[in-house]
Amino acid sequence: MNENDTIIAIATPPGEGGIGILRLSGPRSEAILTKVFRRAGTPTTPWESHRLTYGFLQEGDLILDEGMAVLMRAPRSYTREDVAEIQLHGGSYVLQKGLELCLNQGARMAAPGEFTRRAFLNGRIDLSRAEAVMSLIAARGEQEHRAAIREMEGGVTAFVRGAADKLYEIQAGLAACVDYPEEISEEEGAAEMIPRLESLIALLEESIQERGSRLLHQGLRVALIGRPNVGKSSLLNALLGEEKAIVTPIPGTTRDLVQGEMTLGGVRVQITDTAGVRETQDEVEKIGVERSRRAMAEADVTLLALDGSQPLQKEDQDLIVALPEQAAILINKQDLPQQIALPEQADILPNKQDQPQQNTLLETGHRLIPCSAKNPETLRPVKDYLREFTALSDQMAVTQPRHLDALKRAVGFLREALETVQTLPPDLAATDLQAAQQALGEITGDQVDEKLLDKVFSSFCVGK
Ligand SMILES: Nc1nc2c(ncn2[C@@H]2O[C@H](COP(=O)(O)OP(=O)(O)OP(=O)(O)O)[C@@H](O)[C@H]2O)c(=O)[nH]1
Ligand SMILES: [Mg+2]
Repeated sequence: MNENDTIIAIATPPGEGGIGILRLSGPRSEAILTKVFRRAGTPTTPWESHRLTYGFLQEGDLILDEGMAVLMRAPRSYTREDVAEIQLHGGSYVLQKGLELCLNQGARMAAPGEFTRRAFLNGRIDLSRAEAVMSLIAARGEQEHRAAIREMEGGVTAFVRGAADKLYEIQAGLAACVDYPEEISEEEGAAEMIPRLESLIALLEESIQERGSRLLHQGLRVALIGRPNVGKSSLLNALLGEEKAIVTPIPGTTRDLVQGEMTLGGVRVQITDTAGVRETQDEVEKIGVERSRRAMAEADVTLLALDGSQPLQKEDQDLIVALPEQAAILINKQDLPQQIALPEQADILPNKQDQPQQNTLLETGHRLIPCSAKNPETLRPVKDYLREFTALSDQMAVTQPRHLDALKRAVGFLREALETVQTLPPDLAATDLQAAQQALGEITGDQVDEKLLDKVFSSFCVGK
């Protein structure tokens, strides 16, 4: 990949739109722009930087579209190179044609993320900020968006560089006792390093919040389970406020997983409605039931639905016993006469004498929420319950999986170094300290190689 090329991409998403944008970056941007885009009134003066100019996309004398173009001369541009953007009508033919014209003038197709890669290589942004740009584009909830903004403002960089500085101090202390053994003994050196290492490890460990990071980037995964016909699909629809899943009075209606999404507390919440769990000979339903169990295993939170208008059944009991820790029990169909009593209501059951254990929900340790899919108001406590799992710290500096991975490696090396210093001559810790420094540098891009850059930028979109 030649960094002196002038690159081009269609910067807007495929399909039809009011406006579509072609973006160029590199030394030949102005020359190519001049060839393909004729300014109205054909001025003879050179392009003025940072001025949006009306004109025409032309192939020779043939006008292909009218639009606006802007030239941003280096270094005052996103990539710190000459950048040109041509705004045309957002039709795929026009944009494709414009792209071809620029390619014919010597531009090269940009690789995914290549504009941002150049911004990084030219020192305009560090690596974690470059990634924040993509997080911002991908953000689907308020909290994810806020985290991306914090990263773009340099939150990660400041945190990681701060940690790296502390590590440099430790390395300098080590170098001093290795180089001047007559002034600082090994014991003194080690005694000084140990608390510093410990506090640095604690600082980094505190910032490794994997649950929070996953919540931000993947959202909260909720599984809605229960035996057939208790109203799972109705509950999904009522929670989402849309008719997502098919509802019928026939048990076994839902055969496959049905997913819906909503936002709670600024976090994406993905609810999976599942096939009713029961013993069945039906091949298709069997697979569905298997998927239901898997959805529960993979979920962050499980909602078990019961039909309050019917006595508890064996399938209900089996599911209650199998519930994971993070789960609530929804006693649905409260609009009908009730057959299931809450633990504290055990004695008011009409037929308690006959089948006591059948109708009383024994204390399970799980939150019990009486509700009705027919009455959305009653679902507010369900949403409140889910919201409890979406709470995220606003202070969370590091959220990207790649950054967390690097932090964990850094902590691993620091722990090794600490163990060495506690038992062996301290200079033996030098390699681990260096490795920790390297891992931290990968986050900001202070220490990177081509391979790492390829990996980071390959997940970007073309034109960014
Ligand atoms: N009265 C009343 N009926 C409900 C309620 N929730 C669901 N139903 C009815 O119960 C029947 C089954 O509802 P579904 O939502 O399809 O139940 P499900 O648990 O998804 O069933 P499967 O997909 O077969 O596992 C339908 O006739 C619904 O209209 C409720 O809160 N009150
Ligand atoms: Mg269903």
